[in-house]
Amino acid sequence: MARKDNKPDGDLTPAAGNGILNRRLFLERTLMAGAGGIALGASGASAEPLTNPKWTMEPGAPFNPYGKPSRYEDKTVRQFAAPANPATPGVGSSRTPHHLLDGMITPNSLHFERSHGGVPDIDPQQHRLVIHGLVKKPLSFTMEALSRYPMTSRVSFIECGGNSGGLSAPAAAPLNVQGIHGLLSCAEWTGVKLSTLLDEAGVDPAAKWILAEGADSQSVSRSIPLAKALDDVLVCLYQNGERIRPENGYPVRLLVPGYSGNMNIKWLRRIKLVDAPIMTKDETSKYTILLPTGKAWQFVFPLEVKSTITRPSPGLDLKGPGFYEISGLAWSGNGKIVKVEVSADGGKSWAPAALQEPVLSKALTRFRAPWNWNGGPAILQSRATDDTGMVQPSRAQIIAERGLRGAYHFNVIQSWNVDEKGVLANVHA
Ligand SMILES: Nc1nc2c(c(=O)[nH]1)N[C@H]1C(S)=C(S)[C@@H](COP(=O)(O)O)O[C@H]1N2
Ligand SMILES: [Mo]
Repeated sequence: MARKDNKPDGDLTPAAGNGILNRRLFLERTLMAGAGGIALGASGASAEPLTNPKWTMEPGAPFNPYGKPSRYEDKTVRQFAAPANPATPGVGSSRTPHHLLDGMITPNSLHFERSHGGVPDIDPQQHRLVIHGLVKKPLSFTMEALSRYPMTSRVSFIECGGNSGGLSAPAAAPLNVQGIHGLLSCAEWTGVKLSTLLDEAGVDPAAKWILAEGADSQSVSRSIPLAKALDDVLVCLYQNGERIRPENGYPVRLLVPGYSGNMNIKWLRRIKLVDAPIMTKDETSKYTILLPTGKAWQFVFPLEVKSTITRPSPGLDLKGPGFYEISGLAWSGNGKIVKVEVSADGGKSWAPAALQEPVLSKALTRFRAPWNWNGGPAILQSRATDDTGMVQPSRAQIIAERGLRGAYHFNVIQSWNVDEKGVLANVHA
């Protein structure tokens, strides 16, 4: 395939130090086309004829009503710690195994979970969503009634405000991408626009905020500015095409695109229109960003631009020098990702990665960059920029701004060290 810029196919000029190659290698299929000198060497390909293993010689298994992954994929699971209090094992979180996934969508069975009071067992026939407060006409919806409204879908990430907070530890913890960034997932959410329901209730001009409350034992509840509620908030019934999973808010949850995870109220039972924020426990005792002065930022809504390399990463060690694809995720609660840069020398030099389409606002974006590992030490990093111009900061920049106490919204550039054996580890660089 001829290149438009008339350079020969397979331009292997380094794009940055320590083996980072030009992202155009991916765009032009030149790697596979014998790119003069790069040994992919990943396939172990040989000219041996195929054998006939037993599964080619006998009838396969029958159908089953609800599918599950291959039994050989039993390591691809959510990770969670033992409960802090054995009396409430449902309080805590589980994390998405991003090092074992690819693409931008998180399968429902692997969506992270964060629950303050455990997962309620809600009967959809009995559940109601009420809209009240500063409205002309209070409304109560059955789930059946809700599902008769016009619906829309959007691909959106949900990220806990505490995700990646482990990076605030003074010494780098021996964690993998799941342990550090696993409180993050991305799904196609489908439901009714909250603005449609608010229009029907008739918003009183005095209303400036809404309170959204869940039907769990903790009644997790948050104040959300009315402007956001009328903009892109969805009252969701479906997650990746099927009804929302119990742990993610069945039968109905709020999606507040790009805003701190906690605000995406699960098991939604009530929206009250109010003239000022309510100051619930979930926005005063938690989810505020503590500064070195002892004061805290409250109501920090959008999640700032962030990225991480998911492969290679700890647990996926390198098998000798040669070509590797660096693959990762970038996202921003403020909009679209416009650029991701990668470095293999701890941030001394950077080259742009290829962004995989579709690149959607407030959704995970997959990036890829070709890397030729020379077998020596390397520090892999990624740095994302969003369409508001925000650039992911270094750890030193964040610490200078807010110290190490405020671990929420901790969006620092994160580093994987690669040693001569090809073993990867989380480091502060
Ligand atoms: N009712 C209710 N809503 C809730 C929570 C909760 O415990 N109860 N947890 C919140 C937090 S802290 C986060 S990060 C997200 C997590 O959503 P998920 O469990 O679907 O990943 O839901 C939010 N909504
Ligand atoms: Mo959260």
